[in-house]
Amino acid sequence: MSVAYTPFPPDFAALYRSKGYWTDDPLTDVIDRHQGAAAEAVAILCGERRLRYVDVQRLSRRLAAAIRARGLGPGDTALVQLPNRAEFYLVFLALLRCGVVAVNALNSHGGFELAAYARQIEPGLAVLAADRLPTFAGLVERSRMLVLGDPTDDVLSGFAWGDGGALETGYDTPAPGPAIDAGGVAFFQLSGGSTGTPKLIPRTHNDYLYSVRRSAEICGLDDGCRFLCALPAPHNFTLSSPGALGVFHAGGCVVMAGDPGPATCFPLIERHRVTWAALVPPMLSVWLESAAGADLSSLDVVQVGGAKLSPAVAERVPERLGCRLQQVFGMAEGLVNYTRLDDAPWTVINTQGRPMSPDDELRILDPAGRPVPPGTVGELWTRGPYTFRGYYKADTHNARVFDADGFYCSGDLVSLTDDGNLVVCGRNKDQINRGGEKIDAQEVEDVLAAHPAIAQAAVVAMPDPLMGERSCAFLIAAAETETAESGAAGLKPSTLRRFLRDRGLADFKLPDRFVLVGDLPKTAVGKIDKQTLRDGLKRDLSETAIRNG
Ligand code: AMP
Ligand code: DBH
Repeated sequence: MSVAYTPFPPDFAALYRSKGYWTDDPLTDVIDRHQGAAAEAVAILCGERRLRYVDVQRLSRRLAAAIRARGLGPGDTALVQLPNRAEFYLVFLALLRCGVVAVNALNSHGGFELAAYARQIEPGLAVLAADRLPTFAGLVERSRMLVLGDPTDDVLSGFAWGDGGALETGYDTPAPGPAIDAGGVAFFQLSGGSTGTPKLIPRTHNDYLYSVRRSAEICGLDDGCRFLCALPAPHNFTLSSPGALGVFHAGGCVVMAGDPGPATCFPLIERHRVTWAALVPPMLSVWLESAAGADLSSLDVVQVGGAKLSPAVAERVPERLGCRLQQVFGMAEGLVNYTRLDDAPWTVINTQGRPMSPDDELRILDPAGRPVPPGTVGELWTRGPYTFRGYYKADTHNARVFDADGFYCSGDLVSLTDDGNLVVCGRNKDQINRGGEKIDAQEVEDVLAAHPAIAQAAVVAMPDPLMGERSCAFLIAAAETETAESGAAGLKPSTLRRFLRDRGLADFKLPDRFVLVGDLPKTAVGKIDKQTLRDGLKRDLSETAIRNG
């Protein structure tokens, strides 16, 4: 029994195998391939704890055995929400070994997102930090909750079952787990979304392992690499581009950071001689401002991705951080582009790189569906050996975002340089990119619309010098807004934010600004004209800037 997904067509699967992209090895291979002396190397540094490859192998096998002992196995799913700690990888690997397919929610996700994931996968297991027990209440039975308490030296003793049962860890030589079909789903990656419900992306062992291996190769990682995991560990960037899994594959060491700020990260870089870090553009700016006086001499490469990096900021990296820059334009759905470490400075500063696989296929199309020439902006469609073929349980949506040839429409507006690099110019999907955190406009609008005093809501991006974009909600008040509780008085930013937060919406999705309007502009077919709203905000903001300047 296995989790259903849209498989790659057989001729493509055969092609990807024949080219050696798909090896039919399980994703746990990134850890298990290190044996003998190589397995004595340190794989994870987390606080004062050091886990060698042998430790990670042994602990994740024991954890897997304990999970199997509760009756979980292939066909089951798990909802996981853990902070940036070593345990995240132990759980990730243990579930892979069990054949249990996980959704790894970001730590910033609230009850709203978790409930939406739980509705879709009906998890047989939840793995969570103790402080999240209230959020998970009602989503999974207590006996099916694996709860992580305070960190301990004996890593597994930090875990207990939600019904009070101790984790059975006496499995020193655990029985072999189920056979893993590398062509099947390994776990679900999360989409930034574009239609209201957070979407799940089935990623197979074969496709994900290839993307990890190829990323590590492009980045030239070896066992000397020390990677700072500062962005959320489950994010596709930090997990696979090349991320922690790429570093494991290369035999290097992952250093866990609780948050990406300089106060946390700079001392870790200095203490552990970190060589690689991955950041989103706003955090890069903060690092650039705080770097003076810090010892960052061990840093070799800082990767930046998740949102558009402005060339003016990119230019400062070598001088201020004393290291090289790599731009990464990726998506949890698959396709990842890198600037190469030996690219000319112009390319690294001004482009978002090029696809990692020779068999990534890109189409850049105009609104009529015709390919555009280099230098012209069009919509990006892609297909390839690690790009998914369909969201989980989303047939109607899939019909819209995939064409008949299996190309996926990323919703990004890009142009191609003459030498084949991509430049991201904007977006066609209804999404706000708040410094790398993607906000689905529809999702926030749906929750706003549930407010008794709101008749209509439209959420759009407004430009922001640090975050790239922030979100603004335009609201039309309902006709009867007379009662104190639900009246127009309730439409204050603070009460609206509380309303959204009470419904469990993640903090980063709360609109940064609310604007009460009498009417919303409409397009010719009568849809809310978000472009006009965005343009108005841009004009507003530049006028404010002029007045302030
Ligand atoms: P997600 O759906 O959350 O995986 O987000 C993927 C999206 O993030 C892409 O489709 C782009 O819109 C955006 N993105 C990622 N990296 C970059 C980058 N380097 N420059 C511009 N946009 C990016
Ligand atoms: O934003 C992203 O989703 C992203 C950015 C960089 C990504 O998925 C990736 C690299 O793999």
